[in-house]
Amino acid sequence: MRTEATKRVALVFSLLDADGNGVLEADDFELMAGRVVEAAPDADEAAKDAMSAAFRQYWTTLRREADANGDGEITFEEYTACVLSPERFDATIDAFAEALAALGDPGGDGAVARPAFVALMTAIGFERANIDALFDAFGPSDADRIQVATWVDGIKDYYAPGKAGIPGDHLVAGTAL
Ligand SMILES: [Ca+2]
Ligand SMILES: [Ca+2]
Repeated sequence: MRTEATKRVALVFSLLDADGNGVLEADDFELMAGRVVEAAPDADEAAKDAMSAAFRQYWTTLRREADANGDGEITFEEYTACVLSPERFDATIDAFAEALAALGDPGGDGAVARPAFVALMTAIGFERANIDALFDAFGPSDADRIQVATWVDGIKDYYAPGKAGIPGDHLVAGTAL
């Protein structure tokens, strides 16, 4: 496992812990899903529902795969062991990545404009400068748009235990992890 991957998921853990109590539970995912959906006012209801469903799937997968003592809370160690095991988490992160990127493409033309990207990533809790660095690393077009597929692949790479030097590493820059 790469240090980079551990840093990436440590950041996501801290952001997902929406109530800041140091563990993940169902409420964190409800809070986060609400915030993210609100950040995409132009998306249609089906896309918003898919995002909420993807957050629920994220949680139920953790609950099923990672909550060894069944207390309904996921510690950082439990979280890392699950999300950095592709055989346990791939299907969940695929669904999550597709839903998030689709929210950023309300027109359905396969491209995401920077403002939509920034709004969604800010809702999750990433730093603005890091969000822009990530968008730039995805190689935006002259119209300052990236491909949905590029973002989906970037999210999958973010959770890949063996990857380093990827665009997603921009998100952890300057954080104390
Ligand atoms: Ca929490
Ligand atoms: Ca537990």
